[in-house]
Amino acid sequence: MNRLGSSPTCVVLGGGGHARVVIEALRLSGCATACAVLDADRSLWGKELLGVRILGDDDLLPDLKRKGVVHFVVGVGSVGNNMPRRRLFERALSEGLEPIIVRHPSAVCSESALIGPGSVLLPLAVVNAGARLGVNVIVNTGAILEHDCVVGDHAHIATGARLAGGVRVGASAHVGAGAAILQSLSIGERAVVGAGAVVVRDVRADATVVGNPARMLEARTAVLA
Ligand code: JB2
Repeated sequence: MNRLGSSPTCVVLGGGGHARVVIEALRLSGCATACAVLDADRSLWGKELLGVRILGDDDLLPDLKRKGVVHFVVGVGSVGNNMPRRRLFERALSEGLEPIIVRHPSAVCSESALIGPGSVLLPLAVVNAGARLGVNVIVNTGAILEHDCVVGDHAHIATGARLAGGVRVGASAHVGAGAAILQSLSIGERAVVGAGAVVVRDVRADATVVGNPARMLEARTAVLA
């Protein structure tokens, strides 16, 4: 399972576009070897993703663990609903695998920032002093988290989003591509900030906001699917 012989092995959960970005970041960081991909879509089984074999679905996790695979990373992205990513993370944990932090070498991360297990920092992401990220967070390409931001478990800060100092993002929230959030504001759990939105006041849990200045689009109930 470990083609390099030295670095630990890592299974990537999901075999789409986001997984390709994660596999590249894993390779360039050298922190682990992507040894297998698992995907729910059986039409992908037996194919390769950037040279990594898509073996089957998540039912193979116990087998991979027995064969010595140590780590996992969630390679499924999201455009609003982070619950599938959360479920995948919890399933792999329950099978005894360990989440690995993936940090692309071009990502800038303060020494005083805390990054939770399973989180991924993609190319040109910036995580500044005193920031704290939970588990399984995506800081996507070019996203900026200023000093003292706090991001909850499973949240996704999409490409090019900018969080000013001290912003708090709740668990499983989604901050869309290119959105900007003014300093010290709070985004509630599972909330969605639309692409390009400029957030000038707190956003409550499960709300969706869009536009500049951002306004509530709809009152959603909790998305659990
Ligand atoms: O439960 C699952 C599961 N559900 C969906 N387990 C596993 N192992 N895989 C699962 N998948 C698989 O995730 C799907 O079958 C599919 O192959 C893959 C999702 O790929 P897709 O390219 O549709 O989306 P993505 O999640 O890689 O990327 C989305 O999020 C990124 C952050 C896209 O919107 C991207 O544009 C975006 N950059």
